[in-house]
Amino acid sequence: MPDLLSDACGQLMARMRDAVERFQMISLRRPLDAAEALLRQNSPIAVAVLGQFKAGKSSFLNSLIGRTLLPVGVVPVTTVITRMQYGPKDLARVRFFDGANREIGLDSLADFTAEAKNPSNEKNIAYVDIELSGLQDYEGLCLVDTPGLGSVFQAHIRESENWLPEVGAALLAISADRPLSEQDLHLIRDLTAHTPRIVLLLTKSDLLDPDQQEEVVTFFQDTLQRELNRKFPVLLYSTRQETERFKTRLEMEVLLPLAANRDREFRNILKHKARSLARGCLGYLEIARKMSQQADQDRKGLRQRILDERVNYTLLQEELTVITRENSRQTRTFIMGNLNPLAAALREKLATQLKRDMATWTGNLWKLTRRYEDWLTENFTEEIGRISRTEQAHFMGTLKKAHASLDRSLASFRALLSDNIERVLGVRLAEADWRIEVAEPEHPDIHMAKTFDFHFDLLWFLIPMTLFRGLFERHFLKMIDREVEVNLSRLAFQWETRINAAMEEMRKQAERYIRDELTTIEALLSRQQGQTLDIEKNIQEIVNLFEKVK
Ligand SMILES: Nc1nc2c(ncn2[C@@H]2O[C@H](COP(=O)(O)OP(=O)(O)OP(=O)(O)O)[C@@H](O)[C@H]2O)c(=O)[nH]1
Ligand SMILES: [Mg+2]
Repeated sequence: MPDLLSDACGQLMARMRDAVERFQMISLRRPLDAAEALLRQNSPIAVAVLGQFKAGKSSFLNSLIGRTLLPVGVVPVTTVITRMQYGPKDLARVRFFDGANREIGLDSLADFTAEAKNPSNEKNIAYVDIELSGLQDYEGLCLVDTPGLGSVFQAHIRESENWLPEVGAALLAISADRPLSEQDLHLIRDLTAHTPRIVLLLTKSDLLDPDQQEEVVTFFQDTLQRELNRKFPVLLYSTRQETERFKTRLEMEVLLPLAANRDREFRNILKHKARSLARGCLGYLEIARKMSQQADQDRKGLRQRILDERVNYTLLQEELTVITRENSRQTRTFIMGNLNPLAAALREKLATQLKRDMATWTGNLWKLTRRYEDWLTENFTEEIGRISRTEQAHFMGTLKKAHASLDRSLASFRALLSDNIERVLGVRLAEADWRIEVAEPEHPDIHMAKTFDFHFDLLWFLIPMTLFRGLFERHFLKMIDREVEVNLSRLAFQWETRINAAMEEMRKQAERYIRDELTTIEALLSRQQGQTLDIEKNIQEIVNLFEKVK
């Protein structure tokens, strides 16, 4: 399709790029970048399987391609966006954020895309690209497995949400045992800005009998009609029962038509993205136009009424800082609240173990002490590590609370600004897709802190062990209590540092949204003197192209 760049859609994007730079609509830069990249690359249509963690996304894709390639599991698994498409020979390639890439064996996928082997994507992989000769029927499509949303693994969420502007078609997997959550609705709403092709996939339908299946499908359709005022196709799937029947229906109704009409579909998807962007762009230009039409002396007053004290950057900044500070302060207490109840059991477990192990130790005091030190290091590293991993989900309380509060602050800021603009200029601000992404703190490096300090063992050659062994054993046992306390506090401190750093990142993001939006609005309100004609020309051209892009 050599004409993509020069047809109306390409022209619309070029026109918007011009306006975005000229009028400094910096909040539109990022989504426009993504759409332009798609236009340039003319890549296969990305059919994204999205949804909550453990909805069965990877299992579904394995079943669709007819082989167990993607790692699946009972805990959140997929950590990297994995793209599969047709190729003459089977291969997999890992692409890192820094641009490097490397071919890997298909059997080692889990080393890169599974949480257990690549926690929170610490290997910094942007994508894993797989080519399979068996995908010939889907040539022109790219099946995309995404990390689950809604789990404690915020890094997974970030991977998937950042990727939304690249979605071509979306299969939203919703598990039959968790039908339609608030987050699912949120995601569908966001997706509607990025693609015209959204299909709901009721996974694990084997968990329901046929009557219940029908009930759930009707529930989906009714809810979506009510909440989003739109209909979406709902298809069933199960990797356990009647798989062939479900697969055939999905292929016939969704995937094969998409592949057969790849070029037309791709064009439609691009048009959809361009039109969503154009709505935002026109909203901003309308503000500039209204402003420019005002007489000079009025303009200053209007600007003040729009950017009033409630949308004052410094005050908002303070509000975000207070939210972050208050939540940061509570992090330690919150984590200790989760750890304290575990202390007694840990003390007992370690004491029992020590008694048992110590009975086999031989040698003089110097030797015993070294054995004891090694024992402490080994056992505490293991036990504290285990507690850290099993409890980590519970540590995120203050992070989640801060996230919700920052989200609310952003929403209320945008509502106020939007109301002001509407009241003063009679123009409504277009919807914005603002989300604070949370950087999931990495699991701390658990190693035993050397908190014990023996001096008496220097005199080991003087101490007759036959007499004093019992005394030292009691001393070693008693020290367990203190070690438990010190190591749990240390763990709390490590998580506190990480969680609070993540909170600070969120605050910066929220601040950036507000700053970008205010800068955009400021620019539109300030320098539009005598520019009415120029602005109107921009609006007219975008509207004309917008109309052509249908
Ligand atoms: N009963 C039933 N269970 C299923 C089905 N498909 C998947 N599962 C189970 O659901 C769990 C999650 O499957 P995954 O495919 O790893 O889910 P996912 O959505 O990829 O999970 P994340 O990658 O963590 O987001 C596994 O224990 C699967 O065995 C199904 O059709 N029926
Ligand atoms: Mg998965």
